[in-house]
Amino acid sequence: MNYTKCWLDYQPILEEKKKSCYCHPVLMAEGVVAKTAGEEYCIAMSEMLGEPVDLLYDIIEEPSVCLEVVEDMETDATNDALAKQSFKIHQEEDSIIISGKSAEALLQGVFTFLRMVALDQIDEKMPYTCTPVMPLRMMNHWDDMDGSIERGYSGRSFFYDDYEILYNERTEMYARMMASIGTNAIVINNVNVHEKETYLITDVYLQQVKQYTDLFAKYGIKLFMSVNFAAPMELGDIPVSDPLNPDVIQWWEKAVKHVYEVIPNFGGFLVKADSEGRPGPFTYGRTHADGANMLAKALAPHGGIVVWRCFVYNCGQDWRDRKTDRARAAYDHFMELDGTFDDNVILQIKNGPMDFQVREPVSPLFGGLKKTNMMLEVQIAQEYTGQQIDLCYLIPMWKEILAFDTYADDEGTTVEKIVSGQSYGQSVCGMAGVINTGDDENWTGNDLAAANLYGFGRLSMEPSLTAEEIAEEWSKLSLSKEKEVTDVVVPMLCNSWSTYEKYNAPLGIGWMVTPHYHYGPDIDGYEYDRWGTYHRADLHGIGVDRTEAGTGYVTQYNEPWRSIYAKKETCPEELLLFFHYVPYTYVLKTGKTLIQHIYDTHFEGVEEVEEMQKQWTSLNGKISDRAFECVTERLARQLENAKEWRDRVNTYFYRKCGIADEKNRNIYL
Ligand code: GCV
Repeated sequence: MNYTKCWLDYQPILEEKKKSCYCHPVLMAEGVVAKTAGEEYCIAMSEMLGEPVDLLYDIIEEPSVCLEVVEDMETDATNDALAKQSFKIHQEEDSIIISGKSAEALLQGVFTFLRMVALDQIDEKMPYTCTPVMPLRMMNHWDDMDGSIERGYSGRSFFYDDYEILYNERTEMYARMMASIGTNAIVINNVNVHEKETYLITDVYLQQVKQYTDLFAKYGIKLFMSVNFAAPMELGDIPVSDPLNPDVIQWWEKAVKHVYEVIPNFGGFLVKADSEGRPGPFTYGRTHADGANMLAKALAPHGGIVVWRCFVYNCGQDWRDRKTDRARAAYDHFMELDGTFDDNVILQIKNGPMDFQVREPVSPLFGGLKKTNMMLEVQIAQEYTGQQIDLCYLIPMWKEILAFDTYADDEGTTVEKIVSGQSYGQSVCGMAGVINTGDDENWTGNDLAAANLYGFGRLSMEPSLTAEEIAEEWSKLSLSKEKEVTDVVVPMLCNSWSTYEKYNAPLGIGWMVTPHYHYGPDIDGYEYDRWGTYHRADLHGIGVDRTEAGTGYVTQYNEPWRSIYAKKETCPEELLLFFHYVPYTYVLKTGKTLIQHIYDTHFEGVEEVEEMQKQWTSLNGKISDRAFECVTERLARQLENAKEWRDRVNTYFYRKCGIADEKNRNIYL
């Protein structure tokens, strides 16, 4: 086996923690997913008890763990789609009952139960009931069929190699891992659909895709594919892909019908249109609602859905143009279409208005749309947040985003409530994560980056979990249950976003990265380019004026945010340069000038990485040598990166403004 089991590496539990019922699982439900639930139970429990555990199918006299589906189980779910995902774990005398309202829910119940046993939480947590908060919990793969992964930092794809679809034990392990954290939807190919991938929805690949669909189905996961909006032109003999053209409509209907003939349980399409060179409805003067609804109508008779991305912006901008603002783009394009999308369309919105920077405000589109299904897109892959070399645990960031109050209706209309369907009663919505896996032995390049993957799943099931709780669970399941390990790993993870932010681009301005690669600093790398990603630094100050007098971006927020962001004095300082052009001598709430803040945080960032290294060294011999060495090596590279950021950022601004560091440290490059 050339891969680890991550958080599914079940370890023996203490003798005194074993309950007599554990070795008698009784499966009282039928079907492939229920069977998987039974199998998962036996795999895990055999490891934890240190003896083989076999599945029984009839009630026995002795204490047992009963796995059952109770279709009329009562739940507190707010809609039917969620209700079906509810499960319960409780004790009756010496037996334990795991019941799901559906087989998929039972499987989630079993994974939850096994986690509780592994973490020694059984007595504390039972009786336990759960209705997942996000109806859809989706992984987006950016894997290409040549075997590469766009923005992949952990090896090559385990789905494809040289335009062939791979299917092996690793794929099965992957499906288990995904199901165990609550994933119920997976998109198997990159949103940038190139020539060969366009054929995924045809007979060239469908039979092989079906293998994945069947595997995922065993784990209660639906398979989705990204499609090329210009497929009728590239695969058919139609000269256009105009969504209102009858030939185009018919082409898609036929293509979709065929997909469902081969794969009856297919989930639907993910679409990136009119974005970064991808084709889309704009070519024909049509709207994104025209485009999405055309596909939605083709999918609807089969129960499929369209996930349509809002990452649509002008990537051919003139840097001298200070009015066009990339941050405005998603809202400007999609807001006026609210209420015009079909019921089986979901708009997938990136968490911020730019592109997964270390700090961005929450996209104002969440607080704007009210009559449209929405999904939050975050990037588990650390494209701009250290590329799985640097440690950056993203759960605290995602929790802030979910907790953000959009004030769309009343106070309390948080992103969590919106994308979980609680605010507007939708059932087709949820969270999508651009996944960070590859064929590296440890799946995620840096062992600690797996905490982001695990955490994404856990958060989409239960957003009320704290970042610390998730970190602790992950660390205990993946590294060691010993307190001395958790005591080091949990704070390391939980402080890592703040550390990364300190040595990165300051106060929400973002970018300053090496163009194209997006790792390491290049302060002006994107400054005079076409991508709309400017920091506007000059001799006197830095930042983008996004007030009404500037690009007007602030007006896309509901009150009170509009007013709060509009003034330097009230704008949260971590976002100050995102919203305002600020002189270097401006005094922040800490009493420091902006320039001194930039110098100080960049020195602090490096010191904090040095401290992390020390902490990590103390784990030598307490976790697997492989994981220890992997992270040791990554931290050494992180330190080099942090120093480079510190020196380049500080030197750049020192040269621009000529203001010396109050602490007289060496600032040069
Ligand atoms: C898949 C950013 C990334 C691209 C990515 C794009 C997107 O621009 O750099 O690699 O393309 O986002 O989200 O579509």
